[in-house]
Amino acid sequence: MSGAPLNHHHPFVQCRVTETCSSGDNRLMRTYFNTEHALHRGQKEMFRGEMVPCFEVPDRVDFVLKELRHRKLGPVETPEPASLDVLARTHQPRYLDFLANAWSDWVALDPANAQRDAFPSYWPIRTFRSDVVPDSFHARMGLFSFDAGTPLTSGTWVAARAGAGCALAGADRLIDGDRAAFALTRPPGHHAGADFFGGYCFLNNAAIAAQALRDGGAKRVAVLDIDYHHGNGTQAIFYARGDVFFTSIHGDPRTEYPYFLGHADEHGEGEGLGANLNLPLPRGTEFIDWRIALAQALRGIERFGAEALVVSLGVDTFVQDPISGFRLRSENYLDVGADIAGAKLPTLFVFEGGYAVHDVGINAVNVLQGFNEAAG
Ligand code: Q9C
Ligand code: ZN
Repeated sequence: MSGAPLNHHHPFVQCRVTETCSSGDNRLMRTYFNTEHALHRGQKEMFRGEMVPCFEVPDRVDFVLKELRHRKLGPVETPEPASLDVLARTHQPRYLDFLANAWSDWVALDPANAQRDAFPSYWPIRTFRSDVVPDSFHARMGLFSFDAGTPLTSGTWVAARAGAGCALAGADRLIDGDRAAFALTRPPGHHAGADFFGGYCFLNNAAIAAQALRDGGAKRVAVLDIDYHHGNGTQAIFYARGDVFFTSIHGDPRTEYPYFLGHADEHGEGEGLGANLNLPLPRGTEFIDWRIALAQALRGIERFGAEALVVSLGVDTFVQDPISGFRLRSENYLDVGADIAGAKLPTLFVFEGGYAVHDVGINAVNVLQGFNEAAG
């Protein structure tokens, strides 16, 4: 990763006007693909009291990759996995330590566990302590998670770490002056907090990238989360910070996962007050209303004065998504990309949710194509 802070030849300022952005290649959008992603392959997830096949399957990103290649969006590369030091800029060391050892700890309990994924069953909810890391693996699973729908598997850590590397490589691209980049990875990231997993997420790729952009010299960074589900992890990571703006359009948490965060009255705290903008919408929302919320989010980003943008690109807003409730159509995603290009910011897209597996590629690549066409 490029660790050196940027000097006065500051690409972010130049890149606010695309035409003067000369240090990188602006015609192509580079994709950083996590070739290790299939090492994370959950068998079943807990869904309303039953174990059902996972929605978050390896096929998802393979469909996106296929569509990217078909439309010749740009080169596809695979970077190095993220180093522990860089991950620790965003995640707690005790959580990283837990994740790195979780699978061997699980199998050490019983060799037969090698054949089954690990799930939490016990959580330190209000009145319990979370400062003492328990010796019990079962207790640690609960301490570092918030739902029972996220299997931890033999390859989860390796896959997640390689994925965070993709997000970091994308951030590096922007630091080097490119107009845009795409981190194509799973497991997704936006539900993962500084010290917890959940919502199919383990390492918060978007947050890791936003932090890398800050560390690379961008004074103010915005994260725009357009996944159907509120990006509770990303919000929490930056909630008290004034240097990273978080805005999210999502299903109203009164009825939609993750239920306990994402309301419109969450504005940030301390230094971060005013740097959090939630735009919850009711289940059943159509693109015409969703797009108004997108314009509002983009206005917030402009007012904040961001120098770089990270987009948590979930396409579970699609009308046919099996676990979500918005009604966007495939062609709408071209407009989504074009609207985002209108922010005129160096932009990193980070892949998140989207479970209508056969349409995920078309929908995600439509966003990127719409962006490219509008960015010129
Ligand atoms: N199995 C993303 O889109 N589902 N995560 C709740 C429990 C959780 C979605 C039912 C949905 C998580 C990245
Ligand atoms: Zn989602």
